[in-house]
Amino acid sequence: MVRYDILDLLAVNSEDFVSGERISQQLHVTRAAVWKQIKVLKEEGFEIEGQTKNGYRLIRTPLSLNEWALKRALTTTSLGNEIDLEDELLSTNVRAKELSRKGGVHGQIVLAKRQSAGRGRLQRQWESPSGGLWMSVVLKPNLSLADASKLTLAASVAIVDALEEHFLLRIGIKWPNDLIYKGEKIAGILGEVVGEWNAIQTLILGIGINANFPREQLDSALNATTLLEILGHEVDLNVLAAGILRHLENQVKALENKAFEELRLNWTQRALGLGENVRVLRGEQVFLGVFRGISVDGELILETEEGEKCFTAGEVQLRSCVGKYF
Ligand code: BT5
Repeated sequence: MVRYDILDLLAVNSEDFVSGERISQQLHVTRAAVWKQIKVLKEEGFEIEGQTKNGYRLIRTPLSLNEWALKRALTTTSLGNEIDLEDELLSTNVRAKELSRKGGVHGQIVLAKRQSAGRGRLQRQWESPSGGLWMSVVLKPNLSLADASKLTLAASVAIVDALEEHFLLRIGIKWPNDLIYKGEKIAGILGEVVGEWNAIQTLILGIGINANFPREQLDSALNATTLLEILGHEVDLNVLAAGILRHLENQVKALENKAFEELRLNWTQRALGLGENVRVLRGEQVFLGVFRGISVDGELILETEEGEKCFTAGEVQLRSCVGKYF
């Protein structure tokens, strides 16, 4: 795309102005075409200073999702190698599943500026207005199906690490993968296995983060918050996505090297409700007990009156969130 070639030129000379003439010569387009593309870039949110005498200078990249800015922010080796970024999708997980069935590669990512039918677990609705980070990652790791739940735990830790690194926020994890800030949900993860049952062929990891929109854009009945609400300003979604992918890539590599113990420790350090009396809901069943942590297989350990029980799926009700959260 010519406009991204223009950006490449401006970015390598970010301290200086680049003349319209030089751009037009290097890219073999007319100066009028350069001017037109600069206008489009400004509409996309790039801040570009133009001076008649000196030419153009890139001042700032957009905070909203943008393929060029995302590629520039990425530091991973495989995650994000293929990017599908759309203005609107029903659900990035649905698109990612379609792509993976058509042979999508490990590390392909799908992003949408908004989703019209975003989903949580068990087909629950996930509200996805403009300004959120709605992203799915196609993973084809060297792991077995038994490790699938570990990957969603890994994703929780990757997001928490990225949010802490970028914004110094302390986010708690509510099993299995709700991310909670001061009792309110800020992000959720939806892991979906596509493939045979004896090996993970593909895991689609859907990541939803309430980022650059006010809390009021979500249903008032939800116990939710957004980064904008917490920080008071918008954040760079490209840099955030790249940060999450870097942490996630490291986690996936560690799991492939059978290093679950470190992840288990990291997860446990952020877990909400450890050592507390909690309720675990699995379908219609309710179990009461003390939340003891995560097993070596990535299951929740609940100490009940009848002994220890392990859960691979379900919901946890914490005392600190009950009433607010359910
Ligand atoms: C989740 O499910 O938390 C997983 C959310 C995953 C969303 C991402 S976005 C990219 C990708 N594409 C998709 O279509 N999905 C993934 P669960 O634990 O089942 O929580 C769902 C519940 O959270 C809903 O029933 C609501 O109560 C609540 N909820 C819905 N939208 C929310 C939001 N934006 N913020 C906080 N809570 C929300």
